[in-house]
Amino acid sequence: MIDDISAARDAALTAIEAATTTERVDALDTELLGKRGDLARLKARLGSLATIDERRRAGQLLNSATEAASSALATRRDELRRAALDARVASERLDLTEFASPPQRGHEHIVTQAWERLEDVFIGLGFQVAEGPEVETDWHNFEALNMPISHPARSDWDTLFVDHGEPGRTVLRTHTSPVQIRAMLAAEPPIYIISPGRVFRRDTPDATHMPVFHQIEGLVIDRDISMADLAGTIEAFTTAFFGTDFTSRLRPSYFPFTEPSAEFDIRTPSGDWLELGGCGMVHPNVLRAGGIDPEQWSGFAFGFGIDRMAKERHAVGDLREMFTGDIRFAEQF
Ligand code: 2NL
Repeated sequence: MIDDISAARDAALTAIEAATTTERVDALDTELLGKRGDLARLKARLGSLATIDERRRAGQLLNSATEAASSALATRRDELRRAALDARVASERLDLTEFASPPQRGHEHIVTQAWERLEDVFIGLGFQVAEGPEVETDWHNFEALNMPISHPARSDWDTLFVDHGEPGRTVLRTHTSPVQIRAMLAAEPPIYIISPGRVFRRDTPDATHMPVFHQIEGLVIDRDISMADLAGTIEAFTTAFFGTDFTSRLRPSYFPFTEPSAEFDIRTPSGDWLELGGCGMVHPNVLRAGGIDPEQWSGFAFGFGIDRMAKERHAVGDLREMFTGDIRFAEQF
């Protein structure tokens, strides 16, 4: 009897191990554990055993054989289900790579785009790019530019002062001209530079003003530089940046640091004139402040707003929109 149970148990486990379909596992379940199964038949024979001890031993063995078969069936059923699922997933797999959208990439802010295009155009015209500090001395920002202490442009209204050193002597630069003063002090002419950068004015933000904005200035110092060189450079810049269907003009104006001074406008293909910036021949006092002899050298300078160029180019209605950091705005360009 004991041998019969062991043999039935081994045969059951071998058969379960060999099953390759869940149907076969179901059939074995009935065959082995069912009422008419091998183990049930052995159970029926327990009563024919002679002693209680024999019956108990055979009974325990039969129970453990039944449990082993039952657990082997469950394990085999799981294995087969898993394999079937894996096979189905593999056969139904679709490679959607070519339909997926490309990764979302960011891009430069429209002010940075305008800044870099302006640099490209002026580099193409033979200029070098100069940079300098955003926190300046009042000498570099005003005095060297022919604006003494009493000059209206130095009034509290549009200058942001920094609480550093002697009161009123340290400012956030209100234009990038101090970069050019530093360039004149650092190098001998000829000088052909542009200075793009962030500048600061004490202004309440509105559609056309921001207290922090961006400017690009240009400075040329060489022998026999005249107003004609200035007009020619502005015109060359206009066609290179806006296209050959644009042209430029100068109108008389006033700046403390240039003499004569002019505003420059560009004409769009539709014939409208658009004011772009200011320019002029560098004032002799400014040349002297930069350590340059006005008897030997002359030069011109110009300046205009980068943000305004970006605003016009992309038809943005309100400057403030460009600096809220709203991704829905930035994404459009
Ligand atoms: C404007 C006008 C201008 C300059 C900037 C300059 C710099 C030096 C010497 C002389 Cl170091 N001039 N810069 C000259 C004329 C006009 O900017 O309306 N900017 C937004």
